[in-house]
Amino acid sequence: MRYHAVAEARALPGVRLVLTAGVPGPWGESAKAVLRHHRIGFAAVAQEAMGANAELAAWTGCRNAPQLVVDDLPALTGWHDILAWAERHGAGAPLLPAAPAARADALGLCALIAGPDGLGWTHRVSIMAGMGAHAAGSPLASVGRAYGCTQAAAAAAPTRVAAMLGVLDARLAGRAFLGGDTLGAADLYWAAFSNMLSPLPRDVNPMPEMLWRLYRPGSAEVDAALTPALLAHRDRVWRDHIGLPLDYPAA
Ligand SMILES: N[C@@H](CCC(=O)N[C@@H](CS)C(=O)NCC(=O)O)C(=O)O
Repeated sequence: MRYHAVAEARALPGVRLVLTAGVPGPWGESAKAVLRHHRIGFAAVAQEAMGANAELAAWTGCRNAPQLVVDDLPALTGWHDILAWAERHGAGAPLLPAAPAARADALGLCALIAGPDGLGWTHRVSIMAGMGAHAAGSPLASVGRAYGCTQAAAAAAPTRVAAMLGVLDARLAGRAFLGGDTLGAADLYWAAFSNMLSPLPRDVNPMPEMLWRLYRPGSAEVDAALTPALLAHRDRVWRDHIGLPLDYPAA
């Protein structure tokens, strides 16, 4: 995979996936895993972490990542829209059940992991508070505001993250996958998002040094909630279903 610059990507037809360059951003990694599962090729487009990304925003109306841009259609900027598009247009086994009740349950799990105020969002509040993003004068204050990083949210985050991990752990009791017997979207999201709590080893996950300092449980409470079952599950999903090593060339 190589990243295209925005100007180059704008001129291309077909499927373009905007990704934060050079890092395994959990929303980006899960979008990649969903597209690859469905055998949908894409041109990767570089987004700069925490940057203004003015050219990107002028193209799609959105400065962060991931974003899926197909031909001249409006960019899809949410995990659910990206997943739904891939389910409709891709090949291979579905990642969501068709039956409405089972589908609602599966999407609830995905939202617990990837949605606003979910696992990734809430753990990011802890990470960003550790970088001072909740403080008014911080250079990260504007991104911190966008991502809900307040002192109160940071104080509550470890307990909320541990509780969400508890839900996922309970789902694995007696099941091969979070939703049952077959791989589903929530398994891909958990595998991708686990990396911000307990990163995969360096030989398959060559993250920049800064991320090794930021991507960790951050508290004894979260560490204890990262059960052996959850970590074994994500190891298996990466190894058998997504594929290793992680693929995010240096920016
Ligand atoms: N709206 C997206 C998530 C967007 C998001 O939170 N992006 C973050 C991922 S860490 C990002 O781009 N961070 C870097 C930045 O803001 O520059 C979704 O629902 O999939």
